[in-house]
Amino acid sequence: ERWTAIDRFDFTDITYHRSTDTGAVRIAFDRPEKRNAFRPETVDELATALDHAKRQTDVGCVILTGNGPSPKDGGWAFCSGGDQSIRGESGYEYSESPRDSDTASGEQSEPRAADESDGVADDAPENVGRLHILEVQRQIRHIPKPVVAVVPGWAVGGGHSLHVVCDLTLASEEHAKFLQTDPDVGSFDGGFGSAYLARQVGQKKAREVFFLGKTYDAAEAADMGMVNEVVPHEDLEDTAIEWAERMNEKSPTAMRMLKYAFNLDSDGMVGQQVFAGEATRLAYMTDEAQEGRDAFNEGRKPDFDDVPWHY
Ligand code: 1HA
Repeated sequence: ERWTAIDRFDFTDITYHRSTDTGAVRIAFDRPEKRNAFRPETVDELATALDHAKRQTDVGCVILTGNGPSPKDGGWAFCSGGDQSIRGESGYEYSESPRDSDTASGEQSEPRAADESDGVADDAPENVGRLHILEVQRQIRHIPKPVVAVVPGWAVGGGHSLHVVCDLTLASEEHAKFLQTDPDVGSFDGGFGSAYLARQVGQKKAREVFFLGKTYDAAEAADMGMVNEVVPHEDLEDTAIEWAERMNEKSPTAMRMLKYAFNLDSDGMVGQQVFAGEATRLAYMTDEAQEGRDAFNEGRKPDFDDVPWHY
């Protein structure tokens, strides 16, 4: 078995595994009967898994994919974006108020009627529509290791944008399909999903993806420059593991600096902050910075006399 389940979390909408033989984790959408559409619960679970993956200092690669095929019709999907069936008036809604489901006893508390007591709906703040897949996009951008989108089928709408945000994309020759439906359903990813896509495929093509809403197969997506490699469906996971193995052989510091360097010019001052944070970490490891710390702790003036002004 190449994967071992990480079962410390009670995930319902995703699965989370650790590779048995290399430093990689596999996070997979697990709603194949809905083409792996995400609801707020799915997004929360993704955030938890990505945060956990970030903290694993022996993991150098995150694989993001979609489980399948659908038990209903055998269809494959990476992710079909926001689940339209639970989309409310301002975003995607939880099936129950998180605060109600969080009750320590595990019992459901009765939601109070809006006109009870102070007239403020008790659960109003919790039930606002969410668009927080954008927070997950930022996690993918900022996690200090490559994230590989492994696309076994449909990548659509917000699911298309997720593959765009990932560092690399590997696609199934037979089943991967790329499609932007955002403007069909009155939605628009005006951030990475469109602007960053344009950096990958050029302005004309990116505008075509959104304005014409054509479906592209894996080979076309690779030609456009938004897919790195196309492999037979049955080789997808082996290839992903191979990529993870290659990346895990490299210097973690160099890989982290490179990821943030690639991000820098599209991340503005946040990109500068993240990149500079890594420069700070490297500086902390020098005798010079440690002298600064020690001098403060010992209540004396720091002595930087032996430190050269490098040129
Ligand atoms: O753009 C954003 C955001 C932008 C900014 C900030 C936040 C954002 C958050 C989200 C999004 C978006 O994702 S908007 C775009 C939402 N997604 C879509 O519009 C895609 C809708 N789905 C489809 O176009 C098609 O289903 C498909 C191309 C993915 C697959 O087509 P196919 O193979 O013909 O299968 P289909 O029969 O359509 O789907 C299989 C089942 O999956 C259907 O359910 P069933 O009839 O079997 O009960 C279908 O309803 C369900 N399904 C597929 N996609 C979704 C879905 N159910 C809910 N939501 C879906 N997205």
